Amino acid sequence: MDFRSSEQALGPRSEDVLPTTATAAVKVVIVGGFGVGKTTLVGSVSEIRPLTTEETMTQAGVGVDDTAGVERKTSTTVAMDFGRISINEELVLYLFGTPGQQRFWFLWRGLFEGALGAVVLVDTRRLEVSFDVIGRLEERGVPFVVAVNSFPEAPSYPVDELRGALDLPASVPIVLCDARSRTSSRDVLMALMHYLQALATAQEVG
Ligand SMILES: Nc1nc2c(ncn2[C@@H]2O[C@H](COP(=O)(O)OP(=O)(O)O)[C@@H](O)[C@H]2O)c(=O)[nH]1
Ligand SMILES: [Mg+2]
Repeated sequence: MDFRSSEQALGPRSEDVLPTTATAAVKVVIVGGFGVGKTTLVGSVSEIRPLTTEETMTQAGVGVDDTAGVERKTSTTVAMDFGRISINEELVLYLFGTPGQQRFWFLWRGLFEGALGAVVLVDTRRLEVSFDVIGRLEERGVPFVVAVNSFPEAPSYPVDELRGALDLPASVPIVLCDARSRTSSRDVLMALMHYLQALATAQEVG
């Protein structure tokens, strides 16, 4: 029996293999309220088949998860989304999507270990679900950018107004995105990378 050929058939797909030129791996957490598009973003941008744990919304979520505005959503992520994207030949980002609901906060403990930064995804129909998430990131000193996911039915506000509503300092980037679009989601991650770079430079200078 020819084992070699069967091994090849079962081996990783070429896109699953980390480019040999990669020299830096960065952990990024995608966080936000229920139904803001975390799984969609990780899925659209990941070059490996994203790993997602979705489970039909359980009794625990009834009356707790605010489904107003997301009536069509019947499942909610109870664990993590995981994906990977190569920003360039050297830099690889590992993406961890995690739910923002308070009852999942126990997941945050380990998840933010070693994370360089975060993306807070928001839906303008339910900005209030982002308040706790942003507060917790600030507490932990995790740098983050805010990405406003564009749902067609969601009202659009000027960035300044959103900044005020989310009580964010002028330094925190706010970007608009469509989580279903690969380029748009990639732009969000690029915004985070530029922000982290600017922070690092400021620290060196300061
Ligand atoms: N119109 C629109 N729908 C979106 C967008 N992002 C996500 N969705 C939809 O919104 C729902 C919730 O998204 P999901 O990624 O599961 O949210 P999560 O709970 O944050 O992981 C899904 O039905 C998505 O198809 C977007 O940018 N625009
Ligand atoms: Mg999800």
